[in-house]
This record gives sequence, structure tokens and C-alpha cells, in this order.
Amino acid sequence: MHLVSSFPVRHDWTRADVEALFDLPFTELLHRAGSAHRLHFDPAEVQVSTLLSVKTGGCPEDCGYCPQAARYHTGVEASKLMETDDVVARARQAKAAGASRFCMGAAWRSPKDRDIPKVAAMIREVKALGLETCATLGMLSDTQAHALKDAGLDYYNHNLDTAPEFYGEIIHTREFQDRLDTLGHVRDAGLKTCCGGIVGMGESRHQRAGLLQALANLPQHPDSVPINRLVAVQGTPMAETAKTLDPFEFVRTVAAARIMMPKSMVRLSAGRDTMSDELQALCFAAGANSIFHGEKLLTTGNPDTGRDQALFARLGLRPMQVDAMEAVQEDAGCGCNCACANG
Ligand code: SAM
Ligand code: DTB
Ligand code: SF4
Repeated sequence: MHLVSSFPVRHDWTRADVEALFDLPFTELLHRAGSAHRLHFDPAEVQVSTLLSVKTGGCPEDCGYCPQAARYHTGVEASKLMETDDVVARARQAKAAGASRFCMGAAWRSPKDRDIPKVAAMIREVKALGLETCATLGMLSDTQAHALKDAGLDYYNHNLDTAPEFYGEIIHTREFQDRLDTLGHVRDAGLKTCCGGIVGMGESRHQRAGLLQALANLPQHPDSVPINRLVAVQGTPMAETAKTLDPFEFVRTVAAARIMMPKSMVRLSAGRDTMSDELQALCFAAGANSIFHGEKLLTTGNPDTGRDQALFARLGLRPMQVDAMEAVQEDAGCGCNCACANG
């Protein structure tokens, strides 16, 4: 059998299919994920994004993991939307440090229509620096998604975060369906999607499989799939309840994501700060090919840039250039002989 047909782009994953991947012997799962990775990517290349919180804290939502929810006492101070010039200065620094994508995050349930022109100005100016642009601003209406696209936005980040049946235990101020609705508006506006979730929140393996099942069964696979390991922040409900996840289980989640969404960037996201170099190396071997680079995520820490540079050198990794990413996205033929949206 030709190898591509072993890793088709599918949208019909059952929970049992995904659990069967998780249940493979660890080295067999890694071997399969590594093979899937090599079909569409150079495994020495890692896409580098930098995050900036352009509006921090004071969020009305109750996401049980989030240090920016106003109702939890986490020490995060609420601030107003940043000035465009300050955002652009930070984007320029990120580019100089090797980032190809700049992601602007706001602690909003959803932006107000009056916020959109200011965010649009940030997007236009960051894009003019030659960076890919990404934003994560909460729920979007159809009109807002189109306005961001018109400003030159490339990606919108909106995570499913966890399995549909576990969602209500983590967040009570919105529903899983609200996330799907925003993702629909984002896709309809022609934006690329960045959509993943968090593991280590006390979910079962069945529920981790459920998150990946929901992601891979979206009408189009997300272009980027951030896999966050919970950063347990004092003051959030999760800091009380979550138990440390077996690191091999985290690697299994990355590997299953790579196999199920073979043409997507799988991003090793929050939680790298407390991962050893060896654990990160296992994640890259399991098919992770994207990171957040820079000393801060939104409000919590990330490895310092020197540590990342040293890790890339030790592992023989190099930052992916934007044209290499475009080549994968334009690469025709998903290998499943279907007419699916992934080509
Ligand atoms: N407010 C917007 C929203 O919720 O979509 C955008 C910002 S929100 C902080 C973006 C994502 O960060 C969340 O969906 C979640 O996956 C991730 N995140 C937040 N707090 C986290 C934590 N403590 N550990 C890991 N990931 C976290
Ligand atoms: C994503 O999936 N992870 C990033 C980004 N998208 C916006 C955010 C991680 C946030 C971790 C907690 C913090 O720094 O506040
Ligand atoms: Fe608000 Fe987003 Fe944090 Fe939820 S994850 S509390 S929506 S900033």
C-alpha cells in the first residue's frame, strides 16, 4: 500500500478509532506519527509563532483554567487594549527573534463592534512587517470575522479546549456549540483556523480522544492545532482539581493529533516552560512542528529564547519559513480519493 493512503485526511473518526491510536504501544504510536509527519513536512522544520496579550485580564467568562477570568484571584491585573504602535514594536522584535507568525490575544468573551477598527489597524500594521497574523479575541460574529479578514488577518485562534461531554465541567458561561459557531464564521470569512485544546485538566483518556475526534471531524482540519498542557495557575479552579498528567500521555496526544490531522501544524503550546528538553524532543518526534517562542505566553511563562535556541541546535531543528508553510497548504491531494476540503 502507498504510504499516503495509510494516513488519509479523514473527517469520520469514531471515538473507538481514536482510542485505538492511544492504546498502541508507545513506540509504535511514535513510529506511525513520525511517518505521517514526513509525508507533508520536513521534520527538521518547526514553525515559530510569538504571542502578545493586547488586552489582558478582566474577562467575564469562567473558564476554569484561565488566569484572566475576572472572577478568580490570580494576581493578573486587567488592562485596556494596547496602542497600535506598542503592538507593532513588539511584533518587530518578534520577527527579529525569528518568528514568522504574530498572534494577538485579547481576554474578551467577544469583541465589541467598536473594538474591531482598532484591532484591524494592528493587524494591517503587523502584516506590513511581513509577518503572518493571528488573533484570538473570543467569539466572533459573521460580520466581525469578515472585517478582520479584510484587514489582512491570516489565522483566527479559537480552541475547542476539551471533549464536548467534558466542556460543561470546565466552562459554564458558554457552550461547546458557541465555539463551533464562531469557527464556522471564521471559515466562511476565508480565514485559516488555529484550533486545539488543553490536556491535563483531569479529563480521562476517553475525553482526550474526544477532543481530537471533535477537532479532526470539523468540516476542515484546523490549519494549526495547538496542544496546550494545563498551566495550573493559583487562584483558578483547575489549580485545585487537576492532577499532573503522565508526560507519555501528553506525547501520545500529540502523536494522535499528528496522525489524525496529517497536513496541519501541530503546535506544542502552553506548558513548555515546565517540560524537560527530553520531553519536548519526544513531542517533536511525535510530529509536533510548531511552537510559541518568546519569554511569555499571554500571562504565564514560556522558555526563554536562549533555551529554545539551544534546544533547536541540540536537536538539529530550524525555524520554518512562510513559503514552506504555503507549499504544504497548496499541496493538492489528501490521499483519501475524496473531494474533501483539504484537497
Ligand atoms: N478569550 C479568547 C478565548 O477564550 O478564545 C482568547 C484567549 S484564551 C486565553 C486562548 C486559549 O488559551 C484558551 O482557549 C485556552 O486553550 C488557552 N489557555 C488559557 N489558559 C490556559 C492555561 N492555564 N493553560 C493552558 N492553556 C490555557
Ligand atoms: C493557544 O492555544 N494557547 C495560547 C494561544 N492559543 C492564545 C495561549 C496559552 C495561554 C496560557 C496561559 C496564559 O499565558 O495566560
Ligand atoms: Fe476569557 Fe478566553 Fe480566559 Fe476564557 S480563556 S476566561 S474567554 S480570556
